[in-house]
Amino acid sequence: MLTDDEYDYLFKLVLIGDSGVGKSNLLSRFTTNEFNLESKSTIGVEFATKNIKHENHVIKAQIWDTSGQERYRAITGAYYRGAVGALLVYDITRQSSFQNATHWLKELRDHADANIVIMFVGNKLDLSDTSRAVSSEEGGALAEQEGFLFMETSALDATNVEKAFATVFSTIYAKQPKSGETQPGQAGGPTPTAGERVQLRPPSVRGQPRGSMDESKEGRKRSAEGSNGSGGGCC
Ligand SMILES: Nc1nc2c(ncn2[C@@H]2O[C@H](COP(=O)(O)OP(=O)(O)OP(=O)(O)O)[C@@H](O)[C@H]2O)c(=O)[nH]1
Ligand SMILES: [Mg+2]
Repeated sequence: MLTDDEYDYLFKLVLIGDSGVGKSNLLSRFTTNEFNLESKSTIGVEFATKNIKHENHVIKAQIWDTSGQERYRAITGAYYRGAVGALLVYDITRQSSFQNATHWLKELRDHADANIVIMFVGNKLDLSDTSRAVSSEEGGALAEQEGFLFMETSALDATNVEKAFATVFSTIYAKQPKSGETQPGQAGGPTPTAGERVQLRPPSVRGQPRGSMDESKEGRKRSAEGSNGSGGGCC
């Protein structure tokens, strides 16, 4: 029987998308079931963790969040390194955030592992009746064209938030080698503990070997955190 401190897999997932689309609130809704209507733009990089049970395994989801603001773009190399999943978030009430998906997609293609599992997420579904600017069909069509998973969510009323994360993690899990893995390691480098400052390398050291999907098999590793945790750091 596993305790809260033990897990079988560590999956690093990154949140990306324009500033204000709701990345931080999706994260807080998923990890602590909290929502903040007046949240401030994220400064630097934050992360939170949550243990998920899937089949007979415990997956430690380590989710990284940064601001969509242009001035934080210099951190990309470290942010994407070792990520096995990404939520590319746009705001269904803001066309520009949807159009900028191509910019974020380029970032993913340039910096992330080629096997990364991507979900295209149209957030603020609660505003669908009053101010929708991007139809579900448009979102779904782009996702299909790019080979992404797709879901519309509301961090405000929690619609599809758990489902979106769970779908990404189960898809990543399904890609893991199920037998004969002999390379225990960590996705995304050392697991930061709650409150720990995350040291990010400048983009100039990009090109070093990245974590692969195979590296996320942890074997029943003991972590320094509980089942849910958060921390953060700034660069
Ligand atoms: N109505 C509604 N508002 C939301 C939802 N999600 C986030 N918001 C609001 O949108 C604003 C921005 O949310 P954040 O989560 O801070 O956005 P972000 O993508 O993290 O922004 P950056 O950190 O600047 O990149 C806040 O006022 C939130 O309360 C949602 O699902 N519905
Ligand atoms: Mg944020």
